[in-house]
Amino acid sequence: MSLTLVIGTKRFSSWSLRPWLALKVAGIAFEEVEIALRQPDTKADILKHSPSGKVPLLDEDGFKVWDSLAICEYLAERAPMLWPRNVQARAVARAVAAEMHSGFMPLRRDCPMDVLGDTPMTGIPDEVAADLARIDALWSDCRARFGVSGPFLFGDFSIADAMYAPVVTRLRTCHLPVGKASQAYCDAVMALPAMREWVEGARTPSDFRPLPS
Ligand SMILES: N[C@@H](CCC(=O)N[C@@H](CS)C(=O)NCC(=O)O)C(=O)O
Repeated sequence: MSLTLVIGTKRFSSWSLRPWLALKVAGIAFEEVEIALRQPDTKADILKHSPSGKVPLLDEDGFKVWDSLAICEYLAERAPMLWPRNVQARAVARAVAAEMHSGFMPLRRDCPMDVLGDTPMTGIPDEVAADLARIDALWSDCRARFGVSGPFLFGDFSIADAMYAPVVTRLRTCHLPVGKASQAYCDAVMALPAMREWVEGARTPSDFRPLPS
């Protein structure tokens, strides 16, 4: 059985980062196919792999799972450590992962992921400030209630951290402020060897094409 994860340009593809990180941290072997985003033929290239026309997509010997969170759930079937062991922690982890998956539109719109970027946001819009306040409260609450065994939201790394990893990069590159506990959490995420590997990979994309002007 072999796994292939089809992803978008590492520099920009926040949804791709999530299952890629889960695979790496769980130590599951996989191949990756990187498709250049923001090109005239991006959609056609993605559709060769993914019926939804979106990345990421996981292909296991022809069996396809699309959507970042569904892929993470599929991975957790073989690597249960990707969710917290405690039933209540696991329920909250699923809730915070789902909240990310379906929310925080103002932050995502105004501070898109660019892991190589450095673009301080000046004059934070109210909607973005509200997202930041919610994220800060949510992270602090998870860390305080469940984060005893390690530096991540539920102590040990979980899918919840994979889902928020692109937010961590956004806060850094857009210079957005969070409280002390959340900052320590961001530092722990960025220190993950797999996160460093992703950022390094963003410098040398396997499918490099300049962005259309
Ligand atoms: N809900 C999907 C969102 C996937 C998504 O929007 N992916 C973007 C890249 S980060 C994409 O495929 N964009 C290509 C396009 O829209 O043409 C998921 O969680 O996987």
